[in-house]
Amino acid sequence: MTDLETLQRDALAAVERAGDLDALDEARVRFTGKKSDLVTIQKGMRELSPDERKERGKQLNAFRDTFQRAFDARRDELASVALRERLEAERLDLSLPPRRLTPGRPHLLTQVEQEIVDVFVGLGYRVAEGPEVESGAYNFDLLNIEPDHPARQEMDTIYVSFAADVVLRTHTSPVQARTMTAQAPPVAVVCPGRVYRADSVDATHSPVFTQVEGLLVAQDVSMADLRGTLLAFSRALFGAERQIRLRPSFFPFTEPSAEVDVSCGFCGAADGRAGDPDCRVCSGTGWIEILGAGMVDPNVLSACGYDPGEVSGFAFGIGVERVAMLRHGVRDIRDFYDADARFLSRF
Ligand code: 2U9
Repeated sequence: MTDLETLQRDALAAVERAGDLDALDEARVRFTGKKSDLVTIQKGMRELSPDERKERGKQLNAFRDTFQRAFDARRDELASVALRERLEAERLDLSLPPRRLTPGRPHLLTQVEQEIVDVFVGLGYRVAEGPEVESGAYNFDLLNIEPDHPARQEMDTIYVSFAADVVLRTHTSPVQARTMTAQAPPVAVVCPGRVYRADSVDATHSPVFTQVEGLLVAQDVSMADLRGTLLAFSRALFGAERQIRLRPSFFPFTEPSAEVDVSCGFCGAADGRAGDPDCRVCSGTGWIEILGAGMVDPNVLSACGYDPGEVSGFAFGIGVERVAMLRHGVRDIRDFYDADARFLSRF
């Protein structure tokens, strides 16, 4: 009896002392394994009387129960300590600040082009696009630009093949011509895109630039419709107080043709009266040229398969770089193409 009590005390003490799961298992083997004192005591039971054996059996079962409970409790304790230590060892430091992201954005020219297109989409126009490598037929012939017109000379036009009459389009007008040859009137389209001219580079000229052209053809379209449309466009882009004026001009594809000025809002001459003589934008004239336009020449309507006796139309051409320079105070067209992040990230 006494030896069993001692054994139990030693066994429970060993369980408590076990510092890790390996040590705990050693204690289990030592106190309950095949070579343990417990087994020796069990074997000794043969020599006892039936009553004593029964009594000893109860004591041994009680010992096993007690040991097992202590063992389980200690195992759970050690397991949770081990888990805590592992979590501590594998802790991740999530406080390191991330690298600063510099999200991209559309190029300023793309933004302004979109803004211009959106105005006309709002007025019911559809967007049409076409190839930048064009035939002379679409780029010139259908647009009433005659074979000996100076614009067709290699000095002004970049030819992909002079022999085959293939050019880099000099305007987006061929897209409108393609639209007319493909569908019956009425049409209302805006044609944004890059165009190419054999120009040398300076602060206001680039051999590659961006246009948004527009075309409306239907019954009874008049110069008054053109004026109203361009006034709505100018106010949407430059401000609700702006006025426009049309000056006579000439283009092969429109008759009559006009150059269109918007009143200068930069020196306060928004009503078109003479402004500040030192104004960088209008030089005191009170007006800024922003686009060209006109009534579609009957020859162009016929060439594209429309009957000039049935329908009439207007067309206009907007230089996107020029509008972007005016709107954002950009003084050199080359800034758009230099891909200098210090410039581009301002917009
Ligand atoms: C068709 C019929 C007529 C398009 C037009 C202009 C006037 C014009 C310039 C503006 C600045 C070119 O980018 S720029 O240098 N464009 O002045 N463009 S009328 O007329 C057309 C087009 C297509 C079938």
